[in-house]
Amino acid sequence: MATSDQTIGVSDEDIRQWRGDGVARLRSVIAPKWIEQLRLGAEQTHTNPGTLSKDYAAETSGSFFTDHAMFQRNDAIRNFIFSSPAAEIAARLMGSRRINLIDDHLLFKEPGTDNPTYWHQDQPYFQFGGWQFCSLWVPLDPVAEDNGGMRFVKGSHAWGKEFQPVRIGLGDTPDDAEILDGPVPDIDGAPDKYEILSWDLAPGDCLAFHGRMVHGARPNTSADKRRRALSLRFTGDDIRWQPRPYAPTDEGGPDLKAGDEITCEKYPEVWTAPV
Ligand SMILES: O=C(O)CCC(=O)C(=O)O
Repeated sequence: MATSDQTIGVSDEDIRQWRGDGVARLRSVIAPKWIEQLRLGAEQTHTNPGTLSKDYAAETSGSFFTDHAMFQRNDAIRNFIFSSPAAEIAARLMGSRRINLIDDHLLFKEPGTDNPTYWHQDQPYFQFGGWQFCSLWVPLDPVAEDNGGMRFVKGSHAWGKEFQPVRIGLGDTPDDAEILDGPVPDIDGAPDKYEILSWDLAPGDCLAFHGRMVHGARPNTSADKRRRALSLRFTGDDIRWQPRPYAPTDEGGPDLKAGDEITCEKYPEVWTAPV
């Protein structure tokens, strides 16, 4: 059957998992040529970081380097965002006719880094109300439990809760972070209560998860296995501007009013359905 299934590798079962569980592991959906380009763009960014970059492990061992908004300054990453199947994958999962990029986030967790990525949801860090919010986590290295594998609380996107943001590599709460529905519950302290989903991944695979999905990642305790990833945050048709006091990537944010459609230079449309 000639459907977009074959071109972008998203099956009906993947859609069911994304909607029901809040996360889908998609296998071999990003071609090797794109991974090569992303590795190039990622290393260029690491060498020449932007104003939003940081290293959560700067005062401990290893390195947990992150940066944002590479699409504004790095050709390889911009090209991936606008021309690879990534945005169409998000569109198909969400059932959206339009996709905006609202964040591109590089995360390098190097060998010997003790920092976990603390449990959080993505949507409370951003000023967007609505349901169609999909993060696509694209690994650039093989990922296993010992080098920083991602973890998800099955079904947590449907709890009807938005939790207080933390600094994801440190676990503390920024002063201006809204309390919302309070801190994320103690997931690791109640292993019988929560079902955790986690997968080993190869470059070319990716994880697609809902913006309200509670997730985190393990430390990188390996001796020599890097764990580089690009996380792309995409939104769909029903998303509108919803101002918040804490929005760490929105320095000098766009000139939008509550309830506005979000397309602008900072949140470009990256895919639209063919008419
Ligand atoms: O790469 C990580 O360690 C965490 C990534 C993450 O939380 C995300 O992409 O939303």
